[in-house]
Amino acid sequence: MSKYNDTIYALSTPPGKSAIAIIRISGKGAIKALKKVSSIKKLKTNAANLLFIKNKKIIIDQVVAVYYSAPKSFTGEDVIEINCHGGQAVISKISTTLEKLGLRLAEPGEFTKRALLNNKIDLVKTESIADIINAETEKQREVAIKNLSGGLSNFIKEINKSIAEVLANVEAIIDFSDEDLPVGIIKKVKEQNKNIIKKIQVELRNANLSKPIRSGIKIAIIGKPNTGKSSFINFISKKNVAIVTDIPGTTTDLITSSIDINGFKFTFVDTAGLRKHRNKIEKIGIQKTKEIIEKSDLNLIFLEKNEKNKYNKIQKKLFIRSKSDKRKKAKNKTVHHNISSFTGEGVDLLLEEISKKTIKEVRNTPILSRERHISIMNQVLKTLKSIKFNQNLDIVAYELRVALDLSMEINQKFDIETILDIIFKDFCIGK
Ligand SMILES: Nc1nc2c(ncn2[C@@H]2O[C@H](COP(=O)(O)OP(=O)(O)OP(=O)(O)O)[C@@H](O)[C@H]2O)c(=O)[nH]1
Ligand SMILES: [Mg+2]
Repeated sequence: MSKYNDTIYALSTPPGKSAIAIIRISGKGAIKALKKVSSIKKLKTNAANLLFIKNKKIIIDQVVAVYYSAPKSFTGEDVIEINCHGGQAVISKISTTLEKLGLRLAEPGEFTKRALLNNKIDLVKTESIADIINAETEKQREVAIKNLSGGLSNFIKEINKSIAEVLANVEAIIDFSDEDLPVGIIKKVKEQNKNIIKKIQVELRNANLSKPIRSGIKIAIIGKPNTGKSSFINFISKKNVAIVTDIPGTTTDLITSSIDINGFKFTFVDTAGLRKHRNKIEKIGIQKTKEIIEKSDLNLIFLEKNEKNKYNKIQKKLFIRSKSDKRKKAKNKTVHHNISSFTGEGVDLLLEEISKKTIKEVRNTPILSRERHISIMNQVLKTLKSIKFNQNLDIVAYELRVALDLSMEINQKFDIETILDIIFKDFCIGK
């Protein structure tokens, strides 16, 4: 039974002109609404129904409507997906016609919210749906699909079950006298707790290594004026994001551009570089450069000649000399990367090196993919680690219950209103 009384609709495909658009309807009044705007008498379930959508007997479009009957649908309610032609006028006419029948435009993420509240999906899967829609890189997609197919839900189930087992054993020790208990039960309980701690630690370590998957990697581009910094960011972005001239000091503001390298999101920041300022604008630009050097995961230092010593204070760095197309090939092995933003020479090699320097190999796709999961698991870990099994066992049982309660917050015992606000702000209308 759905918890909602009203029926919602929304365009589930992106707005704009396309071959096909999908308008989704969900709720008790879905079938009635479709029957009112078409001449169809009986809808086939889980099948394509070819029909004309009409407004007061005037045909709007010929469409294919797929009907999923409650509760076997995404939301758990009656759902109809109208596949209409993807013209703006068609979409808007069907929408206003549905609106006139009393259907309401869905809020962002409302279909998924209904699915969650009607117990069709769990909280972690809800988050994964947002993550898979928002995934920009291959690695982000991998994490999202792993959790959508149950990766984190299974992990949490296993952790909860193990904590519950330890708790049951501790309560057995409290309840029964010494003679009735198997020998070495305290030792066994300690061992069980240790194993849970290990499992959580492995996943937390994995999550930490995979931080770049979630938040991306920041790379600052610095160096003297006219060394080819902006030309480089333009070349790797495959578009002109920064102005390039032969006038030294062209770039003053920070210009960012994100690209995908090996499935990871890298955000490059072009800067004014470090130099003596000539005016107020450059002074601010150079100050901004100094700040970004501190925040970035790696600094690309574009050299004019051999001024490497100037940058001794910078920790994470790679030296680069651009404009290799203008120079003779260096005879001896150089300790900087030679590249050209005109011919592309050396750029791929440099990007590989950047990737190698900033990303640690993560063997398993992480399952603790959001700050919410990591923070809860850290608290569970802290609680389990603090338990002293040689103290009063009532206290041990209490602490295990605290750990279990915390862990259950990931997928079961959550404050629905607070959590929904956090999750559904990432959703688009129609999902
Ligand atoms: N031949 C050649 N010229 C380049 C290359 N990269 C940049 N240039 C030229 O060098 C000049 C300066 O390039 P920019 O990319 O603006 O240099 P910048 O380091 O961003 O300079 P500022 O913003 O002033 O600090 C321009 O005239 C570019 O056309 C390159 O790979 N080869
Ligand atoms: Mg520049």
